[in-house]
Amino acid sequence: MHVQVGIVGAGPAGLMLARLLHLQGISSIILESRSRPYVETRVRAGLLEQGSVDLINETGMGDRLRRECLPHDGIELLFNGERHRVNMQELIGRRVYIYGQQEAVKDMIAVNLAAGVPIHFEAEAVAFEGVDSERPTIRYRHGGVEKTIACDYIAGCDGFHGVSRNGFPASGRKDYDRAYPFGWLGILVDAPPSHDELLYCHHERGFALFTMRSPTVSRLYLQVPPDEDENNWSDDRIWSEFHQRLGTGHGLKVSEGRITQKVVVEMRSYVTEPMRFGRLFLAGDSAHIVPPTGAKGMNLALSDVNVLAKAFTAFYKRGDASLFDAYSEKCLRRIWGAQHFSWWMTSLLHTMPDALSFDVRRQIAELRTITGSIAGQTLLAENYAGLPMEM
Ligand code: RFL
Ligand code: PHB
Repeated sequence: MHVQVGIVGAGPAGLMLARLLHLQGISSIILESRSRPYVETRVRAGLLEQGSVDLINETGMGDRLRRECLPHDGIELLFNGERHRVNMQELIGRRVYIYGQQEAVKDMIAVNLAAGVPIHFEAEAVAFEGVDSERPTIRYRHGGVEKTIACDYIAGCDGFHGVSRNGFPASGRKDYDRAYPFGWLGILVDAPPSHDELLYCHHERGFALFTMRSPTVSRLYLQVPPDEDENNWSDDRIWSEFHQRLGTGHGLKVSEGRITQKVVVEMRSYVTEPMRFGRLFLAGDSAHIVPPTGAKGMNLALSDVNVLAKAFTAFYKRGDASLFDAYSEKCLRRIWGAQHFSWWMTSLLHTMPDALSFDVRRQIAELRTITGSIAGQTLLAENYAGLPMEM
């Protein structure tokens, strides 16, 4: 079998890339190691930038998103018992949207399959051959049988734990990595959100985030020690911690309900450079991850493949390969901007395990500097709502 672009991974990056290529008449196939129900129910991101929503709409995959997403004009930062709203719509004329990643993935799978783009589930890529030749191949396992696909190009969209990065020679990449001394315990709750906007809470006991999935489902996160076992967190302990970290006296109350999921996620910043070796391109989490405090991961995955699809289009329509050479550098500018923002939001809002009282007071002072200044709020808003996507 031969396709123009072999895509590894049916996450947001792989599915959007397949769609963008299809719209330009470029053939692709997606190999996904997990089953369709698994990827359609995997709870991860929730916050989409305007540019991501626009891209989903422009590619004809936004029908349900437009009906069900929750637009947000601002966010609230809570610290030292005070509430501070950052009104992004007023400051920079842009907003953000809540729509579960697994819902976006469901929509993207349906549209791709309806258009005839082949997606092979439970097909695990194991290795690539000839990525620096004219005709690379993907070796994969499907139904217990090993198979190969020949492609012109390979797009490694297989996330942080995928195999695509291994397609680079060891000396051909440099990794930039930083682990954080804490993780997040994420829960899904059958209860209306505690507030109609996201609440980012700085507290001496640790960070807490109140977000949502719908008017009846809340998504909440607590800073916990790294490698924490979610089984150490009884429902009572979880609610007690949210009450303490939200605090009282500012008109907000924790909206409790049945907890339907508990999971601990690690916090890490990682970038590999460059994102291309020969005919293999990395996009999304396979090339970089950010701590979720800035809500950038899925948005970056979509912006990477938007750039990559333009490079494939230039090549297949006009024989122009120059955008392949520019791909890595073009993406990395945005990626490092998001890395800085995610690190900054994380450092600003979390309590380090070895924090001195000095550090906590310094963080509060920094939060006051940001929220007390239009320039400070604007800087936060521009980064949080995301720079416009390259068109
Ligand atoms: P994905 O989504 O990990 O998809 C990769 C796919 O590849 C498959 N795969 C393979 N397939 C074939 N062969 C192999 N050898 C394979 N190995 C792996 C996997 O099964 C999977 O289906 O990567 P992609 O497409 O790059 O998308 C990245 C996003 O998923 C990620 O950045 C976001 O979830 C990050 N993130 C957030 N991003 C946002 O933009 N806004 C948010 O609000 C936000 N919140 C979050 C988040 C991530 C979180 N966790 C769980 C880390 C909140 C959390 C808690
Ligand atoms: C989410 O809704 O899951 C979410 C929102 C904002 C973040 C992280 C996660 O910063």
